[in-house]
Amino acid sequence: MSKSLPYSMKDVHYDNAKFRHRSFFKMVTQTLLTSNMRRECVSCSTGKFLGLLLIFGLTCLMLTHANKTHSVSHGLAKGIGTNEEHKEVTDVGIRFKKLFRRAPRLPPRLSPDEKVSHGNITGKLNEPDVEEKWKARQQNVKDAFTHAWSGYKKFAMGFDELMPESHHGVDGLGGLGATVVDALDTAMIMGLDEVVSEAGSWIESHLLERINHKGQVNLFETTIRVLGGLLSAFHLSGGDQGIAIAQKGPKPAIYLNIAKNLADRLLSAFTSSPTAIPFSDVVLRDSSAHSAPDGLSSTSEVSTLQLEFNYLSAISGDPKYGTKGMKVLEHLKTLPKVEGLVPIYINPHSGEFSGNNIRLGSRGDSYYEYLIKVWLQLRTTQDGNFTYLYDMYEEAMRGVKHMLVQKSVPSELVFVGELPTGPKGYLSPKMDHLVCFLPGTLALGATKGLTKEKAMRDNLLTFEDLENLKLAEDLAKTCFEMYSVTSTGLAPEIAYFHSKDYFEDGLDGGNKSSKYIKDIIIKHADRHNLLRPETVESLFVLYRITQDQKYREWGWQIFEAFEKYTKIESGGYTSLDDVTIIPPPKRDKMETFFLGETLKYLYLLFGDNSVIPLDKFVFNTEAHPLPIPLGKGTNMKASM
Ligand code: DMJ
Repeated sequence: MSKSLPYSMKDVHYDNAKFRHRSFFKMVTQTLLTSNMRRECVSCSTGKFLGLLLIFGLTCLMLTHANKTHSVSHGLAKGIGTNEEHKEVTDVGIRFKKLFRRAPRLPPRLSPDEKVSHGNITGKLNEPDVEEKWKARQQNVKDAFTHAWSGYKKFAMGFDELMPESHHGVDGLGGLGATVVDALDTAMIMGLDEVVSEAGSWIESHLLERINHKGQVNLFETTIRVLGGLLSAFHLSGGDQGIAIAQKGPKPAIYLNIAKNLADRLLSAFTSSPTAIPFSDVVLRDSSAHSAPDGLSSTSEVSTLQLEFNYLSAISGDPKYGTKGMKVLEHLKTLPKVEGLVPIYINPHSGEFSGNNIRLGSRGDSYYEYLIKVWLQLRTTQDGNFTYLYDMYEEAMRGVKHMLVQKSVPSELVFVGELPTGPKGYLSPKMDHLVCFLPGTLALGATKGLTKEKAMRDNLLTFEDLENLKLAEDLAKTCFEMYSVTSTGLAPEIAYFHSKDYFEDGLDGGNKSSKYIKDIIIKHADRHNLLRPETVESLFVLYRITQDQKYREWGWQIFEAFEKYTKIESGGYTSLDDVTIIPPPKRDKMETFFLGETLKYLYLLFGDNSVIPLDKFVFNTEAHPLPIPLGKGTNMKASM
């Protein structure tokens, strides 16, 4: 397969960037060369000559007719000359120099396309009936959450997950009641006081006891879901002078104490390891830890603990959590990479990466997500320099664009492929649904949580930021089309993309009216849907940043498909075995992240932008919002 990838600066039209930092000379020549004249004139040599003549003529006009009195530097120069002739030469020279001087920064403008898309689907922003429509849709999401919770409460309270068809609970995550903790802050944000009381009192009465007695848990899953959920509940119930949107449930100190107890046990994954890289599994009851049977940890797992551990250090005043977590990232900084891209396994015994498999899907994904998010969390703390995280992120995103991004055939969807045999091998046109976190992360990395409009008004975006934002929008479209190309309107777990080197017939998603039916290939083994959040997460972030209503409409289509095909009458929602056939066979499992992430992001997408603003909160990878910047008590020095 060819390694020349089509996604580069030449593919994107940077409507705003082109107005910035250009000299007058460049503006004249670029305007001429990008207009119709370019096609007509440059195609023949006489035309080229005439074009050059025109530029020359314009330049002469500027030199002879420019206003002499309006420039400070011009006035000063006049005083220096001793005779008229010298003065003229100086004037001409200065005017000539001015042509090549940097133009003052012009205010960035949204392109006509962007202006239209703000109102094109739903009418103008802030029109009362439009707002009413989104309020009603938001209420639908809230009702869905209540329905999901009611099934869980009825049949599986205290278990990790609900099996909504067979009316059972199942402990797939170590038995800490993961759904209760994952769902709690969503209920707080939705203002569902009754659910907050029920979940809060279960946590208060049972969770500590479970933590003290349960056996093996996965370090990463427990950190992102349980620890992350507790920390977010702490803040949202008023801890750390938090926003106290939850009036019901336990006091914040209850959540903090449980979080500390849990984290103290999880720390054994770090202290048992001979390197900075923690083991993957912890035995809670005796605070011991061990590596996975193959001796390896996933790269994403060891690098997706730091937001939680840093915040716990900040609110507990004990630096040990943040210190351990940051040692991992400091260590990862020193390892060799491929244009910032990393293999998906790491060996905690040697501290080295293992194998060559590079991907942004499972086992790789949140490594990239946490580089930028941990930087956002720590960038204003006085205690250390965290620029290396931003540098690692930037390098990695360049690597993504250079090594992994391609366009599909025939309709040119931009997708992120994989390098299963490393940088010298072929690019597999396979994209996990998990990769759909990337559009949101790219957008966040570009504007740092500000709206694009504000970031541009304040001149904060670099050319690279705009390129990343454009890639984010292209990828979000691809992720959305992974849903709309199937018969159910729900995405498969994995999609392949028809490329110039790869095609398989008879493996389409089933929606024959989709423009992308030939671009997206879905293998039989990959046709399940686990109610995953990544696409709606990215739609939410992109909506907040671009204010483009289309992201809300896409989110609504996805929500309607969940309602239609995954809702279980007696309570709860289910994963599916095959999204390409109707009716889709059901899998009898409601993952905790459906309540923790998917419904939370949909609710926020349809709601008011001021709720959990992206420049004041950072969402952990399980959608638990943590406040930024960190307050006093923060001490993240890895060397301590
Ligand atoms: C979640 O647990 C987290 O978002 C994680 O980073 C990836 N997988 C699931 C959701 O799909």
